[in-house]
Amino acid sequence: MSLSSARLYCILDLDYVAQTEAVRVTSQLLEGGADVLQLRGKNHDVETIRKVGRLLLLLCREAGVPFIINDYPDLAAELDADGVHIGQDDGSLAKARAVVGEGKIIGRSTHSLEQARTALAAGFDYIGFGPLFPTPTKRGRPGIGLLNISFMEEEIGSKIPAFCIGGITPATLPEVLAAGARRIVVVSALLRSPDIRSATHQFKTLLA
Ligand code: 3NM
Repeated sequence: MSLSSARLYCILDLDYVAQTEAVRVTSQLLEGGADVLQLRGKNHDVETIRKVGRLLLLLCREAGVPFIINDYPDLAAELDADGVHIGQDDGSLAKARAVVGEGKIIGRSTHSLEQARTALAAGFDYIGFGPLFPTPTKRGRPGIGLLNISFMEEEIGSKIPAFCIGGITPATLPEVLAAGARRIVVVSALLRSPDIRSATHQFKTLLA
């Protein structure tokens, strides 16, 4: 699976999944059809992310799925992950590129049409666009709503992969797709599911 054809981007978030469960849950996400896998550990130390990251990278390589590390370009480089995801406050593309090297994927979180435009112009490989709805996974941020999705897709998503994110569930997905989204990131709706594999497969089917 290459990033350019990816529709369903999944995040193994250590706030939802115990370290000891990370391999099992990631296997289920991959079996269910995750097209991209990110490891995120906002409240975890780098050593934990390094340890888990080594294991998940192997699973992703086996599945042929790009493996992205959140927040840490140096760790992504050290593990030889496929890329890194950085936020608005995490510095420039050039700085991250200097660490991970050419050929690696670098994604940016964007929270408005303007930020999405800026990320495209800067040369990021893909963007996240959201949060569409308020979400417990990223507390304290208002939802940006669905109105700009079609403009974003036309202007940015036609040039680089653009993944809508934030509060996407089986219940909200139909309106997100109707608003023009083509690619999505899902975190809690999968990681809280009693059957992660089939929940992932269900999203994949709805995106097809
Ligand atoms: N980034 P859920 S929203 C990690 O808008 C993250 O940049 C966002 O989780 C952004 O699918 C978000 O549980 C959380 O809502 C997505």
